[in-house]
Amino acid sequence: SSRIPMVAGNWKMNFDHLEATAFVQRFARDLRARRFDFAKCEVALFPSFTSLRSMQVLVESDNLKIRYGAQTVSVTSQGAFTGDVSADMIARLGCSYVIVGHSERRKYHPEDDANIVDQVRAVLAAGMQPILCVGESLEERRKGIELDFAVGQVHDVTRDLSDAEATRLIIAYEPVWAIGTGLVATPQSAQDAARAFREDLRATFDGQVAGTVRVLYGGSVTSRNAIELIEEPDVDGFLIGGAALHVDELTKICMET
Ligand code: G2H
Repeated sequence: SSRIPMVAGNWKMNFDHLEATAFVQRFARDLRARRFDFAKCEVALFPSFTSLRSMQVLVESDNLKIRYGAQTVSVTSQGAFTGDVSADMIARLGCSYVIVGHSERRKYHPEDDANIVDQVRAVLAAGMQPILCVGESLEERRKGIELDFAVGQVHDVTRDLSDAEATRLIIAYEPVWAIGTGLVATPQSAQDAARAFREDLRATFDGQVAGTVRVLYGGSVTSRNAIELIEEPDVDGFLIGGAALHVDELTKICMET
């Protein structure tokens, strides 16, 4: 397809800023040694807020092509919201993306659909791209309603967006039962979900939106299962947790994507 694939490493709550810096230096060196072509695959890392400034300094000083972003964002722009970080603050640190609505955020924080729509808007307004995470739990899968559920999660967000906004969205399909469990979705079910999202986008927006939005798969991705997942026509890359904590493993996945 015309979409450039993407490998996104979600570090969750791992690595302080010194560890993050050391990781990126080794990772960049390994990709360079393997002649990795950033024009053919985008690479992005998602460290904790505390590492974003270090990422910016390193990426700028070494002129790296690795991109980065935050794992969540406040829905408000400033004020008395202790502990929150605004989209403008994140954008000024050179971030290209923000992960929005990861299932761990939905579970451990009060991030509901309304809040997630507002996060997407805040990220877009600040000039960055949201990576919207959706995915069914085992319960929905057992009932056989997984596609309706996941498409509904996407639709709840996209129905309020303009064509121009929707075209900058990235969707990550992360079935909750596959997250950190070692259970990976089959390539066919990742493809089925990705195609269902695209069909919904096609029904909601202008022609080119559905063809432009990238759909990533996430949930126990490793260098062993990435190869067959990326062969699916509507799967445009990965959102990777555990495997993104190991330089060798992440480099391998980048080379395969
Ligand atoms: C899903 C994924 C990254 P893991 O949360 O977002 O994590 O690859 O460890 O399942």
